[in-house]
Order: sequence, then C-alpha cells, then structure tokens
Amino acid sequence: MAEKPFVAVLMGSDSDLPVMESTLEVLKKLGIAYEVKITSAHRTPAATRDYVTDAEKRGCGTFICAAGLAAHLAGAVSAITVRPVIGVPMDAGPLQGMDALLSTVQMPGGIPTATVAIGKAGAKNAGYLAAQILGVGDPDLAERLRAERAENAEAIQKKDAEVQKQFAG
Ligand code: RP5
Repeated sequence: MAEKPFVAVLMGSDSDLPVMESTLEVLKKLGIAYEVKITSAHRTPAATRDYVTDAEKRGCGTFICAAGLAAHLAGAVSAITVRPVIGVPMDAGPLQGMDALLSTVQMPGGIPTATVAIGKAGAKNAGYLAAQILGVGDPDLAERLRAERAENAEAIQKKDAEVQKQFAG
C-alpha cells in the first residue's frame, strides 16, 4: 500500500517558526506526517521551486506556507503545484500582518491559495485545514477530527454548566 500523504510546512524565515509551532502541534496531535522547510519566495526562489517539485513527487498532499511582509511564498508555491496550498500570513512588521494577509489572499483566478487568519490562530487552523483535506481520502483521520471536535464541544458545555451555576439566582 502507498504511504499516506504528508504535509509540507514551509516558512519564509526561521523567525516565523515560533508561530508555526502551532501548526506542527496540530499535525503531531492528529498523527499526520510532516516536513518543515525554511525557504523564501524572494530570498531563495530556486530552492523553493526545487523543494516543492520534489515534495510533490514524494507524496506531499498539502502545502502550508507561512510568510510575513510582502508575503509571496504561498502564492509562488501555488503557481508550482496543483496540490492544495494553505497560506498563513505572519505578523512580521509595522502593518501587523495586514500586508501579508492581502499579499496571500489576493490571488489571480486559476491559482487558488486557501488563506487563514493572521498569526497563531491561522497557524493552528492551517494544521486543521490540512488535516481536513487529507481526511477526504483517510477515514481514520476524518474520525480523529470528529472525535476532537466532540471533545471540544463537551469541554465548552462543561464550562457553560459551571457558569450557569455561578450566576444562578
Ligand atoms: C518574510 O519576511 C518571512 O516570512 C518573515 O515573516 C519576514 C521577516 O523575515 P526575517 O527578516 O525575520 O528573516 O519573508
């Protein structure tokens, strides 16, 4: 049987890594294989192309790309591969990630890039979105996602019950 697809997590700089740890935590928790690669659309364009081409051949099922400032990494990767690409805009400068958000999300027709929220919340959701994409072909993974959502819902309902008690007249 062929190996399960892995997720490639790319980032423009090692300065993005502390935020992108949130993506890696989600992938780890869900038992998804991943690779991490520091590569930049602007600083190392040839290495980015080589890595993406090779990762696709080796069975990458989804790319997650984090970049800040004039963030072109996710778009550049989308231009190279037909695998799904998720962009995570980083808050790396004086515009607090709005620059990266718009650079990532405003792709021309035909070259889509799924774009999540700026920073840590987006990094976490990138992991979940990649899991949902791979879950289409992996019923066990889809089940793990369902189970986690059910656990989260239960935890919120428990909290609500405590709050109700606290404010009962
Ligand atoms: C982007 O520029 C990187 O993704 C990072 O978010 C930002 C700053 O990079 P460094 O100057 O910290 O390497 O390309």
